[in-house]
Amino acid sequence: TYWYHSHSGFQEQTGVYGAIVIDPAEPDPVQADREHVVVLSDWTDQAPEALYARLKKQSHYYNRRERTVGDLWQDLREKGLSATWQDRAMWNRMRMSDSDIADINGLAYTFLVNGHSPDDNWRALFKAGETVRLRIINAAAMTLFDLRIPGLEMTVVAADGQNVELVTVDEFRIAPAETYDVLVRPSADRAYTLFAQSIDRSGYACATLSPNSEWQAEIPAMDHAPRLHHRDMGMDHSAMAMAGAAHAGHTPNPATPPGDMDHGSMNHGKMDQRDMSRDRDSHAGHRPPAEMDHRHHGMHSRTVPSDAPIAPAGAGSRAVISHPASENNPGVDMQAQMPTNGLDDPGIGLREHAQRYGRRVLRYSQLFNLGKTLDRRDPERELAIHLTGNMSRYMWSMDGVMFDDAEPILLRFGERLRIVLINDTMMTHPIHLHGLWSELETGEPLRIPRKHTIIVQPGSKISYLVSADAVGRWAYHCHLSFHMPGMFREVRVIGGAA
Ligand SMILES: [Cu+2]
Repeated sequence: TYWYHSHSGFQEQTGVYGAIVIDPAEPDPVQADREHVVVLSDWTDQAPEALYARLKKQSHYYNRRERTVGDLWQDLREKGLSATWQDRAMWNRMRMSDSDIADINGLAYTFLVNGHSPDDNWRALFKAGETVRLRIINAAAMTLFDLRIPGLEMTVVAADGQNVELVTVDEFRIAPAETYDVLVRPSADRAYTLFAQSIDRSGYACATLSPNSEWQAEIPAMDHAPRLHHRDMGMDHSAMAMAGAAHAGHTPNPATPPGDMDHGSMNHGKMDQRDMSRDRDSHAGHRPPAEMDHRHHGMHSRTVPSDAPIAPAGAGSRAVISHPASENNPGVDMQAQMPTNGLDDPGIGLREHAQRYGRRVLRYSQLFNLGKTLDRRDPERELAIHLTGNMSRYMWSMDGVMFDDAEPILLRFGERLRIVLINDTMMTHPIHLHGLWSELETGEPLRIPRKHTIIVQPGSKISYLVSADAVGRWAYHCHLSFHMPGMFREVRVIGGAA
């Protein structure tokens, strides 16, 4: 299951896309009695250029869940004065909001299934007892969806068009550009609702699966809106839990000073001393020479130094995360000093669902390719790339450099390398590489799943392997339409036969 869409301007937002289903040449390992294509999207009657212009001027415009006085009293009751004060002070210092989950949401968008609004409630038929394959495509410009079908479990059989080992879940997150194929087995003669709520719970897309075109199932209420936490900023939990360290782990960029940043008040007891001292050095321009060598008008993607150990295929990167210099870069307003591993994280707003609702939520760490890994070589080198941005200016970039100012990332034809993405921002970015597979390192070297789009959770890191098996110039970018102008690189595979 694939899809196509325009890459010109914001045409994709206006509906220039469609599904592609490729039947395998060999017998399909997935057997189903019938199948339906389910295309999710976010529609607005406004011109996408107008939305973008609004975000550039007022990045919080579509966030109507800013903290209120009522929230303050609740925080005071639950956390006490000291913790509440620390927490509020931190968010204010960063000029950010912990409810900033989606840039644009249900205020501007109507969420669609196959072009139909929730009021239309698009219908798909089945007969009780059948196995139904749903080919789910997120063709939205800006919206991540959390999808479930109350009353039915879903067996994931393919991700991004590639067969994976069966994994049965009740709910999964799907980012723009991702596709998942799932099997459902409705045994009862009743209707079901396919329910896809937006990541910030500002709206939903829905459809009906039913044996009878007249029937309709109940539409569930949306889940609680998530709030960002320290871990979403790549902070160290243990350090954060200590009073007085509320702003120590997250490092605002000194180029965009929050005004009252007070290093003297940091509690260094639990912090990584080496990281902290290096960070301070870099503020003063005393970055160690080894890192100076990698600087090139500000920042660029850096290959891990040759003395750093390169872990074998499947294992993920073991390299220490270091941050490129960011002095005087208004495009970067924060860095994840201690990024968590994003592989096993279902994502913000889904982490509590197992405990609270008993739902099995898909995690990337559960994805294993159905067939054997084709290229079993270990990576020869690692490329660390930071996803960066300035939330309040609505500027997005990689390694602090926007596309217009960036050099291409050069790959040698035939090489096998590891890319480590570090998300320094508090947004969830689905990163899409054209032309080459992104082979997600989920831990089993012989069963590495091949994806074309990888979600990078806020404040986290994730790694995948790439075989440079196609010469050419390839786009490499965040698949959120309005992040794309900056968070974009050309990947150029050179040498070999074209
Ligand atoms: Cu993005």
